[in-house]
Amino acid sequence: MKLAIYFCGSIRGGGGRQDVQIYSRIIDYLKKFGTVFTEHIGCPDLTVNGEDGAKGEDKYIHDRDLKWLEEADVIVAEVTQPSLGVGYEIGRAMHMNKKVLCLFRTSSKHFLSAMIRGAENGTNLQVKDYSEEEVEIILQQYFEKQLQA
Ligand code: 6IA
Repeated sequence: MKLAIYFCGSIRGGGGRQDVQIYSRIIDYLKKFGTVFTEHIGCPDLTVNGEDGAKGEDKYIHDRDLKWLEEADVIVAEVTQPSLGVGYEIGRAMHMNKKVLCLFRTSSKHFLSAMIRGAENGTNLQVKDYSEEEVEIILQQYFEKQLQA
């Protein structure tokens, strides 16, 4: 079965696009399990200014992203760089009873918000601390379980 996957990562968030390479690595691996709606988040050309540098597209982006979130089977959020948008997407996804996997790199200088770590319930929302080298194995194990469920 092919899953519909929504990937979240910082765009205008605090750390900005600093982690774009790891987003891209995660998105590449996620394609093994299905369609990734938000592939552009791993694209280095997407800057904090816009998808293609255009301005004034915020409402369009918000409404389109929420529609994709509704359609998604699974949400994978890289939460190391604090981002209001990513936190908002996780909250909305939880409200929709979606499955959410949050990935946090413990080697970073950040501490994950209690509102994300504290929302972990072992079922719908899972938080995994990881290091870059093990990201594929973590995703593999998570999706094996999802595909069996
Ligand atoms: O607060 P942030 O910008 O870091 O929020 C990032 C999250 O919100 C991502 O997971 C995306 O799904 C969503 N998001 C925020 N901005 C965009 C965007 N372009 N394109 C697609 N998804 C987005 C921003 C450029 C625009 C302001 C012209």
